Amino acid sequence: PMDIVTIGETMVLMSPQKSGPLRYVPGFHKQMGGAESNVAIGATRLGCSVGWISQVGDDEFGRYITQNIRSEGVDVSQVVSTGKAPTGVFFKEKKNAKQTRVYYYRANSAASQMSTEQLPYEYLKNARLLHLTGITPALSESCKQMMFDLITWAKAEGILVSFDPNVRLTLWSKEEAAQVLHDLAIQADILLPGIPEGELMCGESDPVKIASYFRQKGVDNVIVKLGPEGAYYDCEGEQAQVSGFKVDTVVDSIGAGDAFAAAVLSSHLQGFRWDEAVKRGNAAGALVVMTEGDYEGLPDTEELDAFMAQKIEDDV
Ligand code: KDG
Repeated sequence: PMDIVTIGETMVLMSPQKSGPLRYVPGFHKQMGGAESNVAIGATRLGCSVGWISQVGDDEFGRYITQNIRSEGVDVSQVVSTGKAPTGVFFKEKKNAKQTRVYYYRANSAASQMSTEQLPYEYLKNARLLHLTGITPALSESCKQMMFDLITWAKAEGILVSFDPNVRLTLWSKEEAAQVLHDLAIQADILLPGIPEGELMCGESDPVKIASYFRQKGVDNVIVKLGPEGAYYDCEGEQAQVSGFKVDTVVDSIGAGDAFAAAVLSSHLQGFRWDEAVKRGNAAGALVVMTEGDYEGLPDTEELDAFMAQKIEDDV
């Protein structure tokens, strides 16, 4: 049995050497980014057994991604390599101190060709929790269909499903995103929206109203992310806001939501109460934004506990 299985696209991330519009950036360095693999790596560091399912190109970038995720201790036995399409790539742009943008080169990528027919059901059956995001249905028609089929199947199998809407409006229209994300979200057991995502899916911008909308639709656990303010949860009928941790300097805010998901989901599976799980999620999110890169700053259990106790010191 596997604690968490997740499925999604991971791309090579080209990070600019300097800030400013990309046309003036002379060089990039190679990293990796993908919401689901970020969660997989984060939950592995926090003591869970995790499998990541995907499709990569039969190319150097595909091998880089698979090796890299394997080296983090995530099971990549179900990753398919295909000669039919390339591994996706994206570039980060640090427009200014406050604004980071991403540019995708992922249309028709290897991962976008995933479909229901190729899902490894025997493997998936062994998962305690299946983690999905709203990026996958935006990749292609076959990925969208796969998401609906997978969620229906997982529910019938009694597998816990978590869903992070992760809206990416550069991948599809607002109207389609709103409809599809809503229809997937209402089937989740654990829903992890931010405020803008809540607004898009149900028209509410108050965390209490977002949570109660989805609770009424039958979602048992809704945790609304509030950025630096922490998160509001409405889980199995218990509600509270849990404040965030103080961060001195935000170095790179991308990946915070994935860190949050990794810590909340792993903590839940490890038997923490919801208020504690959410607090651990807030701490993991705070730690990740203080490091460059999407997943590099994800804490292990010891680091997370030390940060929560505010016992952070220089090792001198
Ligand atoms: O959540 C962070 C992700 O957005 C990033 O790693 C890249 O998966 C990615 C995406 O599709 O934007």
